[in-house]
Amino acid sequence: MAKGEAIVILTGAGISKESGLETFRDEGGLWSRTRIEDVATPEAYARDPKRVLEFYNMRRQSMVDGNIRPNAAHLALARLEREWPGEVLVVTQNIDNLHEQAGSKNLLHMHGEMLKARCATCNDVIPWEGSLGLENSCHACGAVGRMRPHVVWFGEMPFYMNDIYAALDRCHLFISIGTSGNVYPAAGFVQHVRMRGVGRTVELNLEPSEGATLFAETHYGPASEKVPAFVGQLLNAGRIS
Ligand code: BJW
Repeated sequence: MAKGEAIVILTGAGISKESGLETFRDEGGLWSRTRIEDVATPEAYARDPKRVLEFYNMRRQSMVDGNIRPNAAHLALARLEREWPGEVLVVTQNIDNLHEQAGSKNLLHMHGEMLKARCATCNDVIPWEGSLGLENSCHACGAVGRMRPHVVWFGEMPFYMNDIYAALDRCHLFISIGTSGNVYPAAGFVQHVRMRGVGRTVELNLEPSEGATLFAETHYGPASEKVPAFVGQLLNAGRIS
C-alpha cells in the first residue's frame, strides 16, 4: 500500500439517517417543521432561550432513549481509519456520537456535540446527557442560566477550522458523505481541495447535492451501501488513484 496518502472525509446528516436520526432539509426533515430563525441562531437563543433549550432537549432525549446505533457506513469509516496506512480524518457536521460509537478516533465535530453543554459566560464545556434548563449553573464559573447546547448555530464560527483547512491542504482524497452542500464553510471544502489542483474528490450521497458538479466522482444510493462498498474498493486497491 502507498504509505502516507491522506484522506479527509466530511459527513452530514445523511450518514446517520439509516440509524434513525432525522436530516434537516429532506422532505419531512427538521427544518421543514421548525424555522431555523426560531431555534438555531444566537438571536433565537437570546430572545427565547427556553424554546431553544427545549428543541435540543427533545432531540437529546430521543438520541439517548432511542438507543441510536451506528450503521454500516459509520462502521466502514472506522474500519478505513484502522486499516489505511495513511492519515484518515473524519470531519463531521453531525452532533450525534455515532462515529465515536463505531470506533472512529481521528474525528472533529465542526458543528459541536449534542451530548455536551457549554457555558455561554466562560465557555467551559462538559458532558451533558439530561435536559438543559435556565436553572442550571456552570460548574466552572457558577453563572446561572448560561448553560447552552454545545452546538454551532448560524452566524457562529464552526470549531477546529484551522485544523480542518490544514488537513484539506495535505489530503490526497476528499470524500463528502450524506450532506446537502447548503451550509458553509463545509460546503466549500470541495472547492478548497480542487483549487490545489491535486487530490481526488468524491461525493457519496442518496442523490446529487447542491455542489455535486464540483466533485470529480459521484456515487448515489444509501450511505449504508455506498460507503462500505467504496471503503472496500479503496482498501483492496491500496492506493487512492
Ligand atoms: C442521505 C441519506 C442516506 C439522506 N444515505 N445520504 C449570512 C449571515 C450569517 C451567516 C451566513 C450568511 N450567509 C451565509 C452564511 C454562512 C452560514 C450558511 O452557510 N448559511 C447558508 C444557509 C447560506 N453558515 C454559518 O453561519 C456557519 N458559520 C459561519 O459561516 O461562520 C463564519 C461567520 C461567522 C459570523 C458571521 C458570518 C459568518 C455555521 C453553520 C452552523 C450550522 N448549524 C447546523 C445546526 C447544528 C446543530 C443542530 O444539529 O441543531 O448544522 S444547521 C444544520 O445544517 C446542521 C448541519 O450540520 C448542517 C448541514 O446539514 P446536512 O448535514 O448537509 O443535512 P441536510 O439535511 O441538509 O442534507 C442531508 C443530505 O443527506 C441530503 O443531501 C440527502 O440527500 C442525504 N441523505 N438520506 C446517504 N440514507
